[in-house]
Amino acid sequence: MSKAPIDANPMFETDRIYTATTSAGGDFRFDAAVARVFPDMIRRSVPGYTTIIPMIGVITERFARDDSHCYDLGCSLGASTLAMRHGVGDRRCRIIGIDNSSDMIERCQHFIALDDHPAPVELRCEDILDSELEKASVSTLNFTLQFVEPERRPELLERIARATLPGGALILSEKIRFEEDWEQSIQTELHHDFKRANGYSDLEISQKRSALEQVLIPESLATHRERLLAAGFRQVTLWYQCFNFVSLLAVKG
Ligand code: GEK
Repeated sequence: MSKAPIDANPMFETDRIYTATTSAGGDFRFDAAVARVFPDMIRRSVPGYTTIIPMIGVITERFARDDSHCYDLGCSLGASTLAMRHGVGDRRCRIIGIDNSSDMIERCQHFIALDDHPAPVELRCEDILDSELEKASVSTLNFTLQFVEPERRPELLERIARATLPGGALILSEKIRFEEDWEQSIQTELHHDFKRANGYSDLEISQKRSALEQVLIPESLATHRERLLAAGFRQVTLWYQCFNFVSLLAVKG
């Protein structure tokens, strides 16, 4: 049985997508039903998400430069977009949020409109694999790369690195898989414990897991580090980890 999370936020609709056996079949998609409950879903499913978002603002504050772009790639409802917008302060930066789900972009417009920071924000509904990127001082892939086909990940990171100004940065947050079976197993169990503590039932956890199996492909921390360096970033540091969820900071020399 699914129970209400102890810290349910009345501002946002509760995620009940996988509560009944018949309620959702097939692969996970970022459609209207998901967009509607997304703030609740991601907060209750991704350990560390509520810490990572404000830290994206802090990191942006350090790396944003005048006359540059700050990209939020796979922006969903704009949580990282807004953190970056506040992080740039009064610097002349354009914030660009990109997502290929029109349901997400439509809702994202409302959240951006409710925020009154003066930095300009542009939202684009397009595939980040086709996006034109340039003059980037800060880019964010906050739990987005994991949804891109693994074969296409190197070219995307190379394009981001090429578009990044000297001294600019990429924040890459991902669900990872561990090379050792024992570690993969205990970290996965802890992630499921986190979801249970947030009110998800065993049925919801297992149905969501099956729906994501072909869609969210996690890779190892070593693979991410090596790929970032090969793409053209000079320094890569792990700045956050909670169970099997991490965030890396990659800086271009
Ligand atoms: C946040 N960053 O709240 N092109 C554009 N968008 C894509 C692509 C693609 N190829 N693939 C997936 N997406 C957000 C959370 S969610 C993470 C990001 C999650 C989009 C997809 O439509 C979805 O909105 C987002 O990436 C991933 O900080 O749900 O675990």
